[in-house]
Amino acid sequence: MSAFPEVNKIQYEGPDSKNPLAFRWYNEDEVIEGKTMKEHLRFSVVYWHTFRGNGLDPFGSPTMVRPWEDGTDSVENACNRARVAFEFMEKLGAPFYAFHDRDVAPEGESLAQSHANLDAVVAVLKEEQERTGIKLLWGTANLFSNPRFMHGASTSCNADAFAYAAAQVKKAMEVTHELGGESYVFWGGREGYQTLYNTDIKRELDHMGQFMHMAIDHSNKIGFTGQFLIEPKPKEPTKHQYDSDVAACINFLRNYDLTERFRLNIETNHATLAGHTMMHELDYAGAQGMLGSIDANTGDLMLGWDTDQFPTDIYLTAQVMLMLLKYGGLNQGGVNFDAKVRRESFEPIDLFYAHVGGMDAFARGLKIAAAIREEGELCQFVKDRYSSWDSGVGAEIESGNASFESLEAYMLEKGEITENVSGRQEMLENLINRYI
Ligand code: XUL
Ligand code: CO
Repeated sequence: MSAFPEVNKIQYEGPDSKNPLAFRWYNEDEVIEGKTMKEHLRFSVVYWHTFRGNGLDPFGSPTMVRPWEDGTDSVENACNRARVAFEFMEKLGAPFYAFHDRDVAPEGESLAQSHANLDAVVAVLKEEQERTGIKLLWGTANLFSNPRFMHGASTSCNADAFAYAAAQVKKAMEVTHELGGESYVFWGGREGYQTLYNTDIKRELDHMGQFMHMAIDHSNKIGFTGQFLIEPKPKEPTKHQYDSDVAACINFLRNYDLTERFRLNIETNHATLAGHTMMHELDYAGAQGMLGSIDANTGDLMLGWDTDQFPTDIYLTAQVMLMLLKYGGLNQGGVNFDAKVRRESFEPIDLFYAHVGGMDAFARGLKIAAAIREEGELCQFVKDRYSSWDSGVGAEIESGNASFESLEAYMLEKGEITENVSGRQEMLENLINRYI
């Protein structure tokens, strides 16, 4: 029985279409810079918001109408929901999905029962993946909802919480491997602190480093070669999370010798909570060869929390795609919609409107970014801006042949620096507007 009988497979109808259940920009086979849109964007649906989000907020009860739910937390209901999820993704034309262990299967009375519940649902996921060709972008473990993780997981003051988290990640990684997942994600939901008065930062970070090494060891043992991703976020649920932004994560990974296996999964709303733009986070990660995947969403700049809204802002998606194209694309990563429909958008059809809009916004961003790059004016401007480094003293410094002494002699002789040139910010902003 169909859960979405009123929806057929979403089709590309072109920019003139007024059909809200059609793509105006996402034409999956269209080739841009040598790859199809489908290959560039690698869209992924998140299980936790799209199939487990119920509209609950701190002030009110769930609002979502989900006729396929039977109201129980049974494995049977979870298996049925998994089939509904695949009907949704198939009709949407999303090639990937992502989940936490506890989204897809209910937590049991014991760890052994939780493992068994997960295995039962994974069997359905596997069957549905084979039936539809939809793949797993990444799996992860929920190490933040259960009260046992109130002080953190790998950074908990309670060594048993570390052990429990290890057991959970071991299993989640094994099922990710079984489902052919391309990556495995670590989001440090409670890996941080509420107050420094009770916290030993050094010890907690050392433990997190050890945890990641154990994860690498286990992946090698079971032959899981997918990429590992850390997802930066500065706060929420804790006051301070150790993986606060791209720079902090790279510092952690370097300090604990983890850069070979890990890349970053960068999320828009997390970037803005950290006081950065998504473009900044992507550029910073890309510049250091650490770009892995993105969680596509947006926040509301009027609000200071993680609203996880669907991205519709073309400036945002154009900036994201400029960065992804600049650094050679996502490879094993994808554009994963870590976004939820608003509490007031409670009907199942809203899930389609939200995803169609997000996919179109990214497809349009891709076309805009590719057009900017093809014309080349922006790129040329940046190149020219740094031309003092291409010859003379700049080239000498870059090649490592200069010293403070040689530079002092150079400046004593020259007297004053070559005149500065305008940064032309306004002109460049106008240039971007030509493409929007
Ligand atoms: C939370 C968040 C997570 C991760 C996966 O803000 O983004 O859902 O993406 O654990
Ligand atoms: Co996320």
